[in-house]
Amino acid sequence: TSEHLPPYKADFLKAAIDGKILKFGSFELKSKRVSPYFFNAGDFYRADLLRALSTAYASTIIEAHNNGVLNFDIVFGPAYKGIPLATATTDKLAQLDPANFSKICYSFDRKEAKDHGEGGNIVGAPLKGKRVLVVDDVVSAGTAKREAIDKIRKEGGEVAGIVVALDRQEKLPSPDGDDSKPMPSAIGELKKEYGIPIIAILTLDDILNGVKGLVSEEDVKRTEAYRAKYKASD
Ligand code: OMP
Repeated sequence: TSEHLPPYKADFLKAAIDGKILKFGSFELKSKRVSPYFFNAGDFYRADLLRALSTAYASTIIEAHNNGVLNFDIVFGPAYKGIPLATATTDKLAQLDPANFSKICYSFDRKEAKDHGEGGNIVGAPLKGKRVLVVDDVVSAGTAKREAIDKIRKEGGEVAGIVVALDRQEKLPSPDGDDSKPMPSAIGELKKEYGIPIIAILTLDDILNGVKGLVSEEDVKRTEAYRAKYKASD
């Protein structure tokens, strides 16, 4: 059961499984690791799923904001998958916490710089001099997040933090390719390197605690074995 998860996390996990956003099978990751589960944030395209998604992001952000760990002016979604995340989350923030977020802004990047019309690399609120919160899908090895941080800094923005749907809690690849060695986590290294909060709605531990009864025992077992092999040491 998922009794220990806060309701918005349990609802999010259920929506992810019902909507087949969280799938079980065999998937090759960007890192070349072969995973028995995959989370595709691009599959939240149905209205009810999008609403569950934006509610989960906004609730997570509001909680961190209330705890004093997150202060920001702009919600930034890296193209392409981050664009609906940022816009839907911005709208939901204003709806759930109008006192703090009725004037919050969103922004996203172009994949290709535009050289005519209004020009520029950013669509939405200009980042210069602003505190920018990145919303993104998944952290595995952390490569995609570094690109977003670099882009925001180049535009003169200050990265206030990162919120993702899923922290896979994986260790960095060992330089000698031996995956049986303990290694630090990708998320932990990003936090240290950039000195920013990185918050996940769900972790792999949350998934394994919450999916029992919702997916086959075989899928749970294979995912537990994957966690045992690739979980970070910190
Ligand atoms: P890193 O850049 O290694 O952190 O990988 C994160 C990216 O991998 C995500 O932005 C996705 O493009 C992709 N991904 C998923 O979307 N879901 C997963 O469950 C796993 C991955 C992945 O390939 O590791």
